[in-house]
Amino acid sequence: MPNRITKLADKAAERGLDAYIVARPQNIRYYTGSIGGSFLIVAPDSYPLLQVTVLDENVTRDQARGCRVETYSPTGLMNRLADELRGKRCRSVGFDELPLSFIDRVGKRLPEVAFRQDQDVVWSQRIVKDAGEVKVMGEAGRLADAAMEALWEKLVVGVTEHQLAAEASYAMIREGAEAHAFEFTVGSGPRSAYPHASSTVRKIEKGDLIVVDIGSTYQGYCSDITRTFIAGKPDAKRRDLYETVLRSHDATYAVMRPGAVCRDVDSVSRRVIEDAGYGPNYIHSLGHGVGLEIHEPPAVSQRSNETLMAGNVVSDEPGIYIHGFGGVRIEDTVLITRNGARRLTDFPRDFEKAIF
Ligand SMILES: [Mn+2]
Repeated sequence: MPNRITKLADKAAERGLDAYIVARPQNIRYYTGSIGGSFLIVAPDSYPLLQVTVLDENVTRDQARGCRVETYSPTGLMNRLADELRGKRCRSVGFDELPLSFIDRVGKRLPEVAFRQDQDVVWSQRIVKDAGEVKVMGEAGRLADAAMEALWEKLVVGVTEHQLAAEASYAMIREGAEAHAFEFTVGSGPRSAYPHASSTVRKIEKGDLIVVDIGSTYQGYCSDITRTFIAGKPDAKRRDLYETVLRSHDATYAVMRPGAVCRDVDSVSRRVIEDAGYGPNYIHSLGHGVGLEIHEPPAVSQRSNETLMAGNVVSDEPGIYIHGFGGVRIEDTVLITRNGARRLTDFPRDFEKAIF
């Protein structure tokens, strides 16, 4: 972690910032290893300072590395921060995210300092996962796979969406996950056409498509997987939807590698679905970065000029949604490796496994 803070200072300097305030909780965790802590101040000529509430003092003292830990009271915070930044050659101070009112109040005490939001300082680091992060994310992926397996074993006509979500949830936590990475989706029948369907008391019926989108967190890191199941032997249309989305998912995975431009990767997935005649029904981008947050850079979309790098972790999740009929999405969390890609979630995707 101390190494990460050194890199933060270097990146900030590259971008013309003399000091930097980290306030987003996931960023504080990334730089210090602590789940507590409110403001990390990285300034020249001083050891990094982590300000923490009394409530989180103990956990932060136990976990934080590479910084001083100091408690604050809400009334004294602004003066303390200003003191820490004053007289240290600080003309420009960057931050990840702070309320405007906060900048106003600390700015009044430091009229000579310009404050500037610059999240790229942080994201340029977080976007590339190191070996330790990759290991932890592999475990987060395994936990999502185990949860999908547990849900799959309970698939039967008559069970409710909630009951299926509960099976996944129980298996995930029992196997070692801290939490869900997001609210699970178990969308069946016409509800499978809602990309974020959540779950309801609807009972699975014969012929249903069932979209299941789940993910775990492990040591703070997220995983994200979606599979679509089919209740009974499907008709030609449902089969076509499933096979089209699977072709799109696989074609995209095959081109994921360092140097691939995110927009082009998205286009590969889109072309397969357009060629099958469902272009207007693919209503979201291919994927998103995954890490300490479930949605983070890089975006894998038509609007993204970013280039994939080894150490990126992104989702590969094309989908087709037909309102009133149903939908299909197949998603894995994918690590970009030095010469290609590797799935961190890997529950079977084949058509036979999808039918119950
Ligand atoms: Mn996703």
